Amino acid sequence: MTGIAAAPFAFPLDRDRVALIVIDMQRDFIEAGGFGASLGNDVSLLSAIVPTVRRLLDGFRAAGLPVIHTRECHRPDLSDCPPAKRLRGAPSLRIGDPGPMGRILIAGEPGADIVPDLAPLSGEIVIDKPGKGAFYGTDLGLRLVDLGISQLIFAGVTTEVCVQTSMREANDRGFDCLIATDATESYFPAFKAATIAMMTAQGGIVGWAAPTDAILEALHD
Ligand code: TIU
Repeated sequence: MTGIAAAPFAFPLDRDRVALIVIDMQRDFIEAGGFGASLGNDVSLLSAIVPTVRRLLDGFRAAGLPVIHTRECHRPDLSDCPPAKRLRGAPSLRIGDPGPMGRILIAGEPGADIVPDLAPLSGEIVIDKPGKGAFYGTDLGLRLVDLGISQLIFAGVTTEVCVQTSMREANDRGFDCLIATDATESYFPAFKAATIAMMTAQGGIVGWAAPTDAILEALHD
């Protein structure tokens, strides 16, 4: 067992039980014309982390460790999209509306795809999720039990929405969770900083945080 230099203290990395989970690195959040932009956000902040997420992916792939990708998206008939989610606020395009990358946040549409640089390789698990959390309404928990995973390294977007929700769900299910601080991003830098601070406070009440270099260094020790 090797440790990752992390906050609030070293993460007890167990190479036999760890997986990387990359949350929602989809065109709908990262490119112009998608869901994130329709909510009024500056998406350029998010595209900046793509190379760092790729380094993390490459490190896990090179080490032969499991990689899981998630996509926030809904069925074409919207039967798994609560009306409250679709109708809230005043976005320029709502979930299911036609946009420049196909229907917003709908499975199978170009916008719901993971950005090309981070595309899943064959054999990697891809979880389509209807909520912000990766466990709600999915078989992620069963897949992790099957793989014998008890530790999750989180990357992806957005830090305070889908990443934080998923990390809290995982923490409540007994997983040791660490967020890669430079492989996650928010449309709101202050929210990213606050999320990492609140999850690592109180002795790691939700989990640990460390930069990609520290994670990769420990993986290759
Ligand atoms: N709006 C926002 O910040 N995020 C989401 O709606 N979904 C994810 O975080 N993936």
